[in-house]
Amino acid sequence: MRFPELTAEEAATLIENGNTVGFSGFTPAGSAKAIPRALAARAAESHAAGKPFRIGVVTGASTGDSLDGELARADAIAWRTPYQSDKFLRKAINTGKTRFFDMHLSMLPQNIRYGFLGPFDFAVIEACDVTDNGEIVLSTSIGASPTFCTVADNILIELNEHHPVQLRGIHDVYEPNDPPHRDPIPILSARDRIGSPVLRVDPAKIRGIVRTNLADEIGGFKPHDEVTNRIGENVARFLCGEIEAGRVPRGFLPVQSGVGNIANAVLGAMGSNPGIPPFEMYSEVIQDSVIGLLRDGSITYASGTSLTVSPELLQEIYADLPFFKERMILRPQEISNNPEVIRRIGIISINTAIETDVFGNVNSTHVMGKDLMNGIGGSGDFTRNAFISIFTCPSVAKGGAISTIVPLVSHVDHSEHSVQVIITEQGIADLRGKNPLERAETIVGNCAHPSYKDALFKYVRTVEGGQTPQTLNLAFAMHQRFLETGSMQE
Ligand code: 0RQ
Repeated sequence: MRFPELTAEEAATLIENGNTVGFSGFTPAGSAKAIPRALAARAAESHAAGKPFRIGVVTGASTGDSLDGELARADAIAWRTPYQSDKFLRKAINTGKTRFFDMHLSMLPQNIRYGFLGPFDFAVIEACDVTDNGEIVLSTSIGASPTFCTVADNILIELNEHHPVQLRGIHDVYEPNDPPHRDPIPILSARDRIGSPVLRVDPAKIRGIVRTNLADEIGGFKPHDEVTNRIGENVARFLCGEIEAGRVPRGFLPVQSGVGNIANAVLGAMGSNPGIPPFEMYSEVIQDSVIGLLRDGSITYASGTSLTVSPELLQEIYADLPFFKERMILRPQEISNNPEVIRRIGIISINTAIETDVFGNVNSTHVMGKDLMNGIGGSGDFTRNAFISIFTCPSVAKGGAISTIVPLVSHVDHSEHSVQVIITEQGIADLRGKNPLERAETIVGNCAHPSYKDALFKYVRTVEGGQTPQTLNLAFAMHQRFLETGSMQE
């Protein structure tokens, strides 16, 4: 191979304090692992010697512990975007140690190319193969790696033999031109291939290869419980009703499903409901439940930007790769989450809320209006542009101390203008064609937990007149009570 072979430690010494680094990874799938770990060790040594070492960290979305966890514990992250889900990094962000800005994931690559985030010094990319002329076969995600390699002055590659070179062909790498030269993105269905199976980079930028053999650091899901099963059944019931009413075609539409435990349970319930025909996914993350549904034919095709499945399941996929390569495609996040494509092909989006208010505004990112949980991720890309946008959540959190239906959300990510349906284990609130008061009656009546219904009805029914029944000095009374007493209950 014409590129220098480096140890992770040697590669890490090339990166300087203050650099901006784009790391591969969209969820822990395909995340760089060895070089960030070595960078964290380097930062710890520098700090012990009284020298600064902090860098700007940009990735596709969240990553694994070797990246966000190690670097956060070493206090090596000066700033971070566009998404994270690591408990150590979350703490660094919420205590003001790390500057974080939350971004729509589809917009990250173009914002980087437009120069909005400044120059990029390094791209650190995990691959399963690389050729002398700079053709990179990525591993279990694409994310924003094509753009990192386009803009960065230097590229370091983690060549990870944990992933088979036969992954070549699962990726579809495509980077749009920037305005005023952008063309329509020629995707008319979830299956369309528009780009290249490899990422082509300028070989002169590749500063070295680090050989690794490391699994993606993907944790399992909480087992489905009664609440998540009921949410899933309600979603399936709602969608069957849409087919019966003739609003969703009998052949169904492509589905996007969010991240996390609830989304995993919802997909499982949809797959096992006989009223829902086999469907395609045009989504962001391909999670565990998709794999069984691809095998049994309930899902006929899955398009995403990352293959985020538990380690045992990934081995099953690798043992049967030709079957899955026929039914799966990985795209850059700017394409998997592209508003133009989402609107054109008519996606049914299903995402999870932290809280929703009685008018249909949704908070996906903050606890009690203040502390960041993960970030908006792709939920805004899909919700704003979906054929039907659905949000799900349990009606209560923290053992009933928190109602997820509140008078006014303490932080807004998705406004009442984009959110069409809210579903909890209690029921379904279809908000289409309803004014704010009608929406409030429907959300409280159908979705709120019985222990909070009276308080919420009282809130919306005491105001007379006005378009939206809001009482500003009481809007956050439930949140305030939780902060003072540990429960929203009166
Ligand atoms: O806390 O972890 O301490 O138990 O939030 O909640 O119920 O396990 O749900 O794993 O699905 O995550 C919105 C965070 C939900 C996620 C969110 C607490 C709750 C629990 C997790 P514990 P659950 P999930 C991209 C889609 C934004 C990004 C996105 C998310 C923890 O779905 O990050 O949508 N979404 N990407 O107890 C205080 C409340 C709470 C609360 C829940 N109201 N107050 N804590 N929790 N509600 C598009 C794709 O295509 C993938």
